[in-house]
Amino acid sequence: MTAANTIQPAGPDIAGAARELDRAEREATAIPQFGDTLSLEQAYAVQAELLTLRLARGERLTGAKLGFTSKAKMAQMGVSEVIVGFLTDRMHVAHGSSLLLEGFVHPRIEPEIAFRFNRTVEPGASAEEIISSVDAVAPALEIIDSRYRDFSFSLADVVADNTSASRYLVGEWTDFTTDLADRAVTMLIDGAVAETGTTSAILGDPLHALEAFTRMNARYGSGLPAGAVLLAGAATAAVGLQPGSTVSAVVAGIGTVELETK
Ligand code: OOG
Repeated sequence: MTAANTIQPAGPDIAGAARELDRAEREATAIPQFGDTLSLEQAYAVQAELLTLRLARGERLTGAKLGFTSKAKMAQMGVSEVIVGFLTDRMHVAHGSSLLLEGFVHPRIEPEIAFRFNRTVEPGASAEEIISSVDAVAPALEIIDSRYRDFSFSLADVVADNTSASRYLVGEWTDFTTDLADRAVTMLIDGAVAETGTTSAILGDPLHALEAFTRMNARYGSGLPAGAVLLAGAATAAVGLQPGSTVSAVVAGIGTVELETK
C-alpha cells in the first residue's frame, strides 16, 4: 500500500454541516446537534461556509452579533464563552414592522444594544480603530431561532449555527456615547413587562462588547463593511415569541424598538 491510498481518519464534513444547517434554516426544520464532532475552530469554519452560501444567494453582510455576553444568557443556555455570528440584509426587519412567524423553528426574542460603524472594519482592526469608527448607538431586538432540536446545543454547535441568529431590528440611532453602563433595559410583551435588566449585564458595560468584538474579529472575522451594525448581546434572558404579539425593548436614555408578530 502506498501513502497515497492510505486511509486517513475522516475529519468533520464542514461544507456538509453548513448545508444541513442552511437547509434547516430555510425549511424551518430542526436537526440533531453535531455534539462533540466539531471543535470550536471547525464550528467557526462551518459558520463561514454558511455565510458563503448566503452571499452566493445574493444576501449582503450587514453586521455581526455577539452572544453570551450576559450571565443571564449563559445561565439560560448553559455555556460560558462569548461567541460571534454574522448578520445579513435578509435578517434585518424594520423597526415598527410586522413579522410573520411562519418559517421559524422556535423563535425567541431578546433586548440588546446596537452599535453602528461609519467605516469599514478591517479583519485585524485594533480596539482603538473599532471604537473610533462607532458613530451611533440604538436599542435593538434580536430574534434567535436555533436550528437544533429543543433549542439545545454545545458551544461548538451554536457557533456552527451562526449563534442562533435569525432576525434583528434596530430602533432610532442616536449619537455614540461612552456613557452606556447601568441603563435600565425593559422588554415588554403586549404592554406587560416580560424581562428587565440593565446594560451592565452586557459584559459589565456595553463598551466591553466592542473590545470582545475586536478579539473575535481578529480571530474569526472577515471584517465588516461601512454602515454595518454590531449587536452587543442580550441584556436579559430570551423569551419565546408568539404570533399576534407586540414586543418592545426600552433602553433608558437611548430609545425604544418595537415589533409586531402575526
Ligand atoms: C445563542 C445566542 C445568544 C445572546 O445575545 O446572548 C445570543 C442562543 O442563546 O441561542 O444571541
